[in-house]
Amino acid sequence: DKVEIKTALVSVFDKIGLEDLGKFLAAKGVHILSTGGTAAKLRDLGCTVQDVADYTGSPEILDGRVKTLHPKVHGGLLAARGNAGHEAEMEKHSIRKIDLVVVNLYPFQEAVAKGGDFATCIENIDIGGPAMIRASAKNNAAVTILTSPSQYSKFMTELSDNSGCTTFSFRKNMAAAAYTLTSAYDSAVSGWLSGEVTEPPTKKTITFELEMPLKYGCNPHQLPAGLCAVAQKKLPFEVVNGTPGYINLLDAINAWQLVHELAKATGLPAAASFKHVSPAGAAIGVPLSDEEKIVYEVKDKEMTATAAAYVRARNADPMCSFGDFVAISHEVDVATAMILKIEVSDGIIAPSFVPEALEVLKAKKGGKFIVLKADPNFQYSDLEYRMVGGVGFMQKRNDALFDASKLAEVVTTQKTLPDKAQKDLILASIAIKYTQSNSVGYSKDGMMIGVGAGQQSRVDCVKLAGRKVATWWLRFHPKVKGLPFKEGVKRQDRVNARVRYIEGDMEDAEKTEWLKNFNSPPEPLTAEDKSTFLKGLDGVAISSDAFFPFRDSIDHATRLGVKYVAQPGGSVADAEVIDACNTYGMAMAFTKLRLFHH
Ligand code: 93A
Repeated sequence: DKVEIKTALVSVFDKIGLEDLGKFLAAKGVHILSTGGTAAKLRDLGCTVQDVADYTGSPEILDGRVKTLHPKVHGGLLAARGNAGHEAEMEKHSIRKIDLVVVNLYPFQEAVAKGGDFATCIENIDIGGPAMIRASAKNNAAVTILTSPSQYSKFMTELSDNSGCTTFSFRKNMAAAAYTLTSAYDSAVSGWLSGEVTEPPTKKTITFELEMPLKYGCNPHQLPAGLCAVAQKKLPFEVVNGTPGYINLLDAINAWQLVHELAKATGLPAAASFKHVSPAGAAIGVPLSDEEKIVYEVKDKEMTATAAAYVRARNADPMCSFGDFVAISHEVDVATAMILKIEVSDGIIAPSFVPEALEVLKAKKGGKFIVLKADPNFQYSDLEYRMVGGVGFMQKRNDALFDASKLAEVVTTQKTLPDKAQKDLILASIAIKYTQSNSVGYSKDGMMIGVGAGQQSRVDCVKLAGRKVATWWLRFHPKVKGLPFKEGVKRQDRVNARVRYIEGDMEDAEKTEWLKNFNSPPEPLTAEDKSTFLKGLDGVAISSDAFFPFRDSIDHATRLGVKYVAQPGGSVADAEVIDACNTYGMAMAFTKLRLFHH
């Protein structure tokens, strides 16, 4: 699967790093094809270069709008090597095989950020560059595509290690990064154009129409209160039972978007358990082991994928999930309703309910359990508005989809992200996308096991969520599983008593009360018991809604068995954070996607 680099096409707007790369390619005897400015720069550096225009026999025309858009270029990129028909056609049309493409694009985003006028921004939309990137990335069986100067040193090492060739896995990684780049580039253009052409932000009048009066707002003295339909004059759900309050609805609407996206990204039913507009837990429908069924106290319950998703979501942090608002991505079946029946919960949002399940839910809380039917085909408007302190805010909806493509750029020595780890990182990232910032989430085996929300420092999120992870894991300790609860102690009291046992910092008065839960005084769970047991925790994933500004978060996360990390990257401390991950054998992906949520 190795391909020797004999011909390269270099066409870069950002000329950084060209000196080293050009000299390296020249020293290897690579035939370099290049466009106007890039060719001139390479010649200044003493490299021998053939102009693309000379190779194609067609000059650059239309002020450079057409320079590489030519069959002799795209034929050389797309021809399947070893395909007799393709080889014959290449011969007939004098097409060279191009083995390496080095392209970076016109800086469209910068042109917009600098406030360029319409014509300037349009001229900064690169057409030939993305065409070459996409063609090369498609033909990754034969072609290596580099789209950023940050990849040059990796590429040079690859060639030196493989006698002038690239390996398939290298080309595939570069191709994935290439498509991530072109899709981000296209969505930047589309986002700008739709704002520019259809929604001039300065002139828009937005009408909020009261659709549903509410009992009160965040607090009982905040009256009147209500829910307004915007733009479409339609709400994304229907009330089937109960009277939802203001915070219930904030929870429901956030939780629904979370599970809807999570199910789409993973192909499995998803569930979330919300409290105060952040998830206490979220999960996908991975089957439960017998031990998990015991620890989560659902051993005697019928289990379906949807029910398992909720059990997992509820059991990240069942203390916090007391009185939660639940979201389920799929139809709610009887098994899921029977699980919910035994939990203290405020309400649920889901796309549909089987009739018997709905009857079970409607009977909860003396008939007051809130049941909302979500509209899975709701068309969200592109822009969101809110008011704070008399000022209206507007922003584009955070419609970025977090899927496996966001995990393509693994920057650590450890490069492997197994499928399971990718699912966990997707889950954690979508969960924190709907968590109040700053936020960090840990996940394992398809469930969140610790969510750290609303902290002002990143490392505090890591520690807070880490404490929850440790508590979750210690619930599997034999001493915790064997706590001799008295008959009649309520489910939630058992949850809370276990947490206090694990925390182990009770003063006398509290301990006297706590002991009333048991038939006999439990043996203490010592600091040594805990640290020994925690060493068994491994393969944990963590996702952060913004970059790690110091290595301290990684140093802490390693104590909780973290092996996989996703974060946007882009901090001045990236190198030290990568170093820390390498020390602990973690694989970390730079997602280039910040996920603040307020
Ligand atoms: O104007 S284009 O959309 N048309 C093209 O055919 C084309 N080919 C390469 N832009 C094109 N490029 C871009 O030119 C590359 O993506 C790169 O950003 C830039 C390099 O131009 P130069 O070598 O003249 O500095």
